[in-house]
Amino acid sequence: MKAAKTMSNWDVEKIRKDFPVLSQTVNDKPLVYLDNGASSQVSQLVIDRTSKYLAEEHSNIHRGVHYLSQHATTAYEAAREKVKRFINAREAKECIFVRGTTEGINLVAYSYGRKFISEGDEILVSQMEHHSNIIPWQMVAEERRAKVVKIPMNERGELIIDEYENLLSERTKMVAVTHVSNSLGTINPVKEMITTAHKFGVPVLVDAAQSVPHFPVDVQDLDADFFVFSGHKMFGPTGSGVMYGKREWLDQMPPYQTGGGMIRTVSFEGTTFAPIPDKFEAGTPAIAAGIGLGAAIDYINAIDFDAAATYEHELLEYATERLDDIPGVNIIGTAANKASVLSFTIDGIHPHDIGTILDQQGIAIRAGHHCAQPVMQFFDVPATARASFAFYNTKEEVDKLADAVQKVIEVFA
Ligand code: 7TS
Repeated sequence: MKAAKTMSNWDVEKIRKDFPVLSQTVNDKPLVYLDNGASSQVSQLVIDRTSKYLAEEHSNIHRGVHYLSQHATTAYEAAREKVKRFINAREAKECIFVRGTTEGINLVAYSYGRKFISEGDEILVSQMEHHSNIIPWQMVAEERRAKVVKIPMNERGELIIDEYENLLSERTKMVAVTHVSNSLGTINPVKEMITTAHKFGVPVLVDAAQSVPHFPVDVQDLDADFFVFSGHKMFGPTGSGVMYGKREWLDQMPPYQTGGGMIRTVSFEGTTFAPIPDKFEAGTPAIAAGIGLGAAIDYINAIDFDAAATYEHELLEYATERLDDIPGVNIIGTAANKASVLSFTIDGIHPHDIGTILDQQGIAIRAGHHCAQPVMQFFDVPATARASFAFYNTKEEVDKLADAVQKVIEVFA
């Protein structure tokens, strides 16, 4: 499964064979799947590993002395080790399994917030966040009488770093920022932002939902305090995800959900909690999904992920050129540093109509506000059409997208 080193010999056709869903037709046309920002596809490796678990290993974990339970526990914990290596955490215990980014951010917001945020404090949240990195902070701010303060962006869809630095103060108790914007594709300079925040003793949560599928990450190098992502956007199953947190924070934070599996002792006089990761993993987890996420990491490790990132970037640049050349098309999000996402509008045509006509051509894109309404408000558009790429997409698919967009304009002319 070792893939090629550079784009010129990146063997995309070979890679595509690993993803069975890609070989089907939709509306009698070969499927062109450009909605990877919503969910990426899973490889045969992930399908096989998940099926094997369900067929041969299924059992509850962490509680049985019997063979299957021990077997399932070992497989689940092996997946946690894979996550640890994948993001370069110090310890696997710092990697909390969650259902996805949304749950991971809610966990941090409520758990950290209830312990560390109080009246008059501020939480800095960037203007380009997905709703799941805005609303939990608003809820916690309301509860704690704190304030959510916006880190603004410019017309290209880049955060204004000078303004960010001016917003940091002794009132700041958290910075929550996306690594890559799901609606604009902007790659934010999170490492530098973290360094600055740490000068004020402020922890940073990085929403990595749109970065981990596209380039290698290293939480220790970034020095991220919290780093959250979803399995289903990184070639794994839905229901899997990770909330990485530095032990120094996690040890101090109270549980978010409570119940089975997360306690040391329970009595009617009081309860004591298990150490991490169990403290944050109440109830039976999504075992098959977690094991599937481990297999998705195996897959990424087996390809040349740096080469994949380079290839994907060239694909994005090619797609940008092709769409930019079509009169009437406006690209939304023109940051200098971008990954995988191409949002656009067409003069006089609603993005939903673009999506529908493209679907008739077998082309899957997303049309809507992408759960980033503040971004839509900033650019003064109700919605955008969004093509989002993965390393299994091809130049030919980009051509099909561009031709279909041209056709949309002709239909509406
Ligand atoms: N953060 C970012 C940056 C995202 O792109 C998404 C999902 C989430 C958080 C939430 O992830 P979830 O797995 O918990 O749902 N983004 C998208 C998208 O762009 N289209 O569909 C879902």
